[in-house]
Amino acid sequence: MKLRVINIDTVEAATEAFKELKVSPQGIDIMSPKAIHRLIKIAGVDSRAANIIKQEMLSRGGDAAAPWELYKLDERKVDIILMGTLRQFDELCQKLALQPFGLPRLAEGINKALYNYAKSLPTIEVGRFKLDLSARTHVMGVLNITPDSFSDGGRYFGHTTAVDQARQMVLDGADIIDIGGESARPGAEPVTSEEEINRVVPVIKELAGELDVPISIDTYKPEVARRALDAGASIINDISGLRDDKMIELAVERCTPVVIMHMQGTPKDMQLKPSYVDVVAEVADWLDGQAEKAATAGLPRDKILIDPGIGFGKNLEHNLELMRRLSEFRSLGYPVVLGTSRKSFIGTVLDLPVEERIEGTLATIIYGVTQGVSIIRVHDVKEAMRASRMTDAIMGRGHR
Ligand code: PT1
Repeated sequence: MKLRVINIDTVEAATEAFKELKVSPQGIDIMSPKAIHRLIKIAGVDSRAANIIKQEMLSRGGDAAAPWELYKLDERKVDIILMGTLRQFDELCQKLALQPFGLPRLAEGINKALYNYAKSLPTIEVGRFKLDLSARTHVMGVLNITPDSFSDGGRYFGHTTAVDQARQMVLDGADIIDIGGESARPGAEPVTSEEEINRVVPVIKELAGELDVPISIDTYKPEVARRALDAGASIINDISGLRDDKMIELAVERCTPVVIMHMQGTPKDMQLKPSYVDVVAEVADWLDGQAEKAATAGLPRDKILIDPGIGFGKNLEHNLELMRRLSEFRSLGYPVVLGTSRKSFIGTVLDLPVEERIEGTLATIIYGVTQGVSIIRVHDVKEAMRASRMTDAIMGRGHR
């Protein structure tokens, strides 16, 4: 006898493995959802509803972890963690659809999260471009047009250097060029819209005509975003996550894809005292709310991307926990963008200055890709492209 623990984590992979064994088609349909086990955390459930869920899960061979006071059957809200196979969840949801205490809505939520978590990534339309996120991880190259990014700080030299740098990033494999005119680093001072526009618009105008990839505008100011879109940019990358309603209006009006990023505070004050009870839950809930707001205002859901905002109002432990649990963001159903490039949490872990953080950055990229991130925002495009392509290939994506 030969035996080993095997590694199957999708229904599709289970189906393949069962076919190999010559399981009957009916057997495959019955068993493949039993092969995948998931944990679902639900916060703020009516304790009567939680009691029913616990019993329903137990009767199917799953379970639900809940506070011991659950027996009290009052109207207190509790947090619970459900554990079961996809088959058990499916049967649970069918049963809950017929019950009181908000259970039908809860069933819908469970179904949606499980579907989103496992669904294949979409193709997104970005201006005249189409990005097939299921084919491979996409690389967004960073182009900062701030005086400190160019040694002489002079406008004309800065302009040609920026344009050349963008061209090189595309040659190196960038799928998107992200252009920003105000630093978002911790402690950075804001600049006026006028100054920001003067920095980015000429560069966007020159690049939009010649580049074969879309340009995103890294700004939280609606006036800057509008001028950038007029100049040829086709994605809004908003580090404030659409806090300004005018940004939502603009995106709706132009039907522009937006990256909604989470930040606690503003770049100037965000690192003073970052504080969370559960950083992943709080960041995910906030992103979900902002995405809902944009969708309600009329932005199609397939134009929404989310980003946990690594380094934006987060301490080292917060950043590492967000990295570790990145896959949880897939439950929301939007493609995930990740920006870790050369950031200080890498410098802290490795005790290295900003110019020595490439290997640490690559580790975050590879880990992020295995967790299901769709787009990585980086300075070092060539290295990041090679690392993500190789990770994609191992995961069975691209390369075919
Ligand atoms: C990001 C991002 C961004 N990061 C998106 N846009 C920056 N969508 C700018 C540090 O700790 O992650 N996602 N635009 C750059 N911001 C920072 C933040 C740079 C923190 C450095 C640090 O060193």
